[in-house]
Amino acid sequence: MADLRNIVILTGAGISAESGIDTFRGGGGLWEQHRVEDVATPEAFDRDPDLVQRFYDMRREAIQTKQPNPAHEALARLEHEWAAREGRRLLIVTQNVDDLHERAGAENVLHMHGTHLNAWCTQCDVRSRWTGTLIDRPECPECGARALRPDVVWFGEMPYEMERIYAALREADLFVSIGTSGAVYPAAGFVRDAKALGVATLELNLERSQGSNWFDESRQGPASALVPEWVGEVLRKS
Ligand code: BJW
Repeated sequence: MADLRNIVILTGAGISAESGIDTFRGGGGLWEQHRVEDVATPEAFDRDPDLVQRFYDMRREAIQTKQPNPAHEALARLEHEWAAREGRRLLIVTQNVDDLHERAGAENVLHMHGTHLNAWCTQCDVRSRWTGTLIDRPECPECGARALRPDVVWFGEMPYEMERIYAALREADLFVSIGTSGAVYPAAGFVRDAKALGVATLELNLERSQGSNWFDESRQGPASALVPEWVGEVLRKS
């Protein structure tokens, strides 16, 4: 680890699970209560906008009552300590639409699947910070149209920031995946992209994921324990 300089960290729903935010897959996950096709595709939104807006309004309200856990806090600490060391870079790429990385103090975070706390106007294409509801079809603060949707990436839509993510992977020495099932692309493919580039890979997840076999190392356990432990290791050894 002594010559470790550039780190790319991918996070998924598992990192926020211990903050009380539901994951998607597995027992009790969001997709057990709602079919993906009914709430997380552009077709679902066209078919039944009220159902989709209600689903996201509920989750937008819920995340604002949740707090970062020791895993978010450890990553924020690593980011700050890393930034203080010359020539080192760290990027957090999250699939999560919550803001717990930022609320823990992390600054260099890309939300590849968007964020609950933005509304996107399909009329003027402007994104506005949004903490309230959308079911009541409020006006866009920019253009006044009643055409706001959640600023999240649904199946079949292009995830955000892909160029910056692939550029960071090309520069990385280490790719770390935390709390994600490896079921959704393109994020699920990053481990293979990283390996093809000769980047070392590490997985931290509650259980083995669909992608575990691709990682150089895979550690199992709750993020609130595994992440602070790994961050401590990195800061001690680098
Ligand atoms: C813990 C823990 C604890 C629990 N501690 N761990 C066939 C083959 C390949 C691809 C496709 C295909 N058919 C269609 C596709 C493409 C499609 C896709 O991947 N489909 C799959 C179902 C196969 N992908 C897309 O459509 C994407 N767009 C796209 O591909 O565009 C084209 C493109 C081409 C080339 C380059 C780039 C782009 C868009 C995907 C959008 C995903 N959107 C969602 C919803 C966001 C809004 C919302 O929140 O509602 O994003 S779906 C949902 O899944 C959400 C998540 O970000 C994403 C990933 O889930 P995540 O985070 O992994 O959560 P879980 O629940 O799956 O896993 C949690 C893990 O944590 C588990 O492993 C637990 O064990 C663990 N855990 N507690 C540590 N305490």
